[in-house]
Amino acid sequence: MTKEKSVTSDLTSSLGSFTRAVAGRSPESSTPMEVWSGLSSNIVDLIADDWEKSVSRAATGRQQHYFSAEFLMGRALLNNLTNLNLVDTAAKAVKAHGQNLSDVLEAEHDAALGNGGLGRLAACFLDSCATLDLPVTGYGILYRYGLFKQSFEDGFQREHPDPWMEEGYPFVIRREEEARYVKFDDLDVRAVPYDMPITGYGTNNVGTLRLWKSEPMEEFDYDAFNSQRFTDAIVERERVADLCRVLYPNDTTYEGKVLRVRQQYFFVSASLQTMVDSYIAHHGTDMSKFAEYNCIQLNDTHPVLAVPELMRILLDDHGMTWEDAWDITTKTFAYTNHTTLTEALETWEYSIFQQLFGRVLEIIAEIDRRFRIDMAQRGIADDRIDFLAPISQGRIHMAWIACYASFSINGVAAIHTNILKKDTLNDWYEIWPEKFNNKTNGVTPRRWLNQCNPRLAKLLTKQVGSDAWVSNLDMLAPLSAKAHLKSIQKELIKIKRANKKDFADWIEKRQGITINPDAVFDVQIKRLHEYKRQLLNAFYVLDRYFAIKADPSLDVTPSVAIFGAKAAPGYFRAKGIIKLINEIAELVNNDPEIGDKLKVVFIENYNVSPAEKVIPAADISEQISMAGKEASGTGNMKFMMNGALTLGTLDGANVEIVDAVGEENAYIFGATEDELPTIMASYDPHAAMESTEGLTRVVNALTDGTLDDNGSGMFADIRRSLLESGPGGSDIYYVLGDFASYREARDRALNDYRDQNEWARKCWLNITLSGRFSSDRTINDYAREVWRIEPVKK
Ligand code: BZD
Repeated sequence: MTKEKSVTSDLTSSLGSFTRAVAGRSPESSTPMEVWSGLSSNIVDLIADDWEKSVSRAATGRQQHYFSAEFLMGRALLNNLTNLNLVDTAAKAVKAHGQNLSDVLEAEHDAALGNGGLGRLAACFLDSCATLDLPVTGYGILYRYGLFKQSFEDGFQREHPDPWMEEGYPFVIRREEEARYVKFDDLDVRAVPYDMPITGYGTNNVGTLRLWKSEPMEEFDYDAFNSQRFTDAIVERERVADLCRVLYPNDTTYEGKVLRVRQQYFFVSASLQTMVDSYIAHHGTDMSKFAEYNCIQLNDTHPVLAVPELMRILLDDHGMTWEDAWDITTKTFAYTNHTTLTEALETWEYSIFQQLFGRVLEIIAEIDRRFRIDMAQRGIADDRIDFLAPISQGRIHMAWIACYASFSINGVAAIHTNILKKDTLNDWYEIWPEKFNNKTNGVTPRRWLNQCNPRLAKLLTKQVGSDAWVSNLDMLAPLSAKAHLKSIQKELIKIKRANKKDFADWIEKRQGITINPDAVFDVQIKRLHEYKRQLLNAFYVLDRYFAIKADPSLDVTPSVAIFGAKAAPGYFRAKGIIKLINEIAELVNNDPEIGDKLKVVFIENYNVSPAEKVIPAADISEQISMAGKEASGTGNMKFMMNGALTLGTLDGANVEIVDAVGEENAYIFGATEDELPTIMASYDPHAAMESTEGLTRVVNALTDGTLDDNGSGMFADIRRSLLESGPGGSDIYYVLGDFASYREARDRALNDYRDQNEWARKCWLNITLSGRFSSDRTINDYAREVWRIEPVKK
């Protein structure tokens, strides 16, 4: 037998065994879900020894720990098969059992343990760390319900629970023996880790994501049972299980819920305990070198309770002095900020902390007391000190604790870091300029190019001469010189067309909408938020609709406006915008006069997996936030890698994308961040609307009977948000002001699309010049400049 045949026959036979064990029947009569379970278990079996070795290798030297309340992992099986170079073998093995690999892969639930960019960034980072052989472990929460599932009913968003693990999930392993106790003043819980292996590409290094689950201290409260307080015992169990039950679905706005702060303390306390125990096991009980061996990156402020908790462990469990403990703590933590929106900065009511963890609050109070003395000695004015103190106005300020205790503070794109320095965190920058650094986000080219776009990956591999670009994306840069070649353009056009056909088939099957693969696919996928301005996009579509209706002979480039977005369940206006887009879709898609000229698709339940389908099919990438509001964006990078052209403002990482590819290879519009303060000071949205041709017609459509919000009042609210003065109004995201410039840029893009070769040339430049936006680059920067870790040698 040749080597390949024997590998295939090995996997065929082991897959048969694993599937039988899961399904209790032959693989031939198992469901795709059961075969998925069998194959996934088989993969864990294959990597188990490498995983064990990687964990022990990492434990001896300096390690990095990534603390994040969210990891938006998506599906795992194809990712692992790709990393192990087993896709073809697995396809054959599955086929040998009368099943089909793509059905099996489609059976997998997304692990949606995150809201959006912040959580997905954490997932990309783990992928890069594993690929780069870096000793990094992720720590988070094993939510029983991931981000809610979204459905549309009469065009309104409805939310449903997402019990993603209920049918079993072989990629997390319960480590019973590593359980820890977490104590609250009113509740003690057991924290049980579930470890997920993170394979890397082209390496046998396997990283770990440790997700904590809360359980009752004892399986049963026998006293309660014996005294017939059965329900009391069950209620207590549920209270503990509640802790990890659900991922909070708010991104960008902050909600002071007791359960959320419990979640935060729960996972950081358990994680620190295992880190400290591992330190002691390898380096002894002298804690003074803790920060030489450990560094913790705080993914936004959600894990900031780790600061007082590490202090507590060092003071109370290890008898250290305050000064020594503080010295170690301030050498351990680094903080990443992901937003400039003030409503997103976490602050907690003092009384919540009093109720949950008195000792931690005592420590925060001591940090606060010393902070005030320290600042006074630096000559900072009293009102500034009070503003920046960990405790002020009866609240605990998580970002201030993070800034004070961390040795590194970073933003996630150049423009964002500059805004932090000059604005959001200016006081801190004035005191400690050396703490500030920028780490522009990146995305993993494994999932977001090699896996999701196999046609393009094949072309790139052919052009590079090997697949080395998959773990070194900068290798594509020299290929940019080939952009003018007709042969390259032709191949690229063919690939994009095939990807668009795949997407059209997928959406037709999924949602019953027919779209033409020859139309321009214009895509905006991201959480629904006013600052991201889906409304601007929706208004453009309405305006085009009215224009075609007014002149059916109008020569338009056929296009499909594709949306994907979830709104936070309590965010009324965002839900109104979803309803609006669905109503526009209803109007446009059912008008025979419009036909293929314009279509609107709203991808229901947008998540990582649908993103993997639509991104390779996109022609235009909508990145249209109000300048200064989007910290970075990461979807923008995924689109670039897959050859979509950016239609965007100079915001977040768009600025660096345009730097990399050239302004002539993107469509940039709108007011800039430095212009906006002056503009907004005298902005009159009414005047902007009236002076922009067609815009009044569009805005009126909200309330003149053209569109129906089923009596919900949502559309009138949207209109008010633009035109009424005062809080909740005044068009604070400058939708009407930027409309003319946006329409001009989008029209220009649609017109340019007609020259297919020229368009393909620009796409090729975007693809080949996207190297900087690989998360490998980001992680190498963190590793060198912040974490000070080296790859572990094998
Ligand atoms: O983080 C996002 C920013 O909005 C993006 O610009 C940026 O690219 C990514 C990654 O850096 N922020 C979030 O996604 N934030 C959240 O999801 C979130 C979740 C819970 C609470 C607060 C914010």
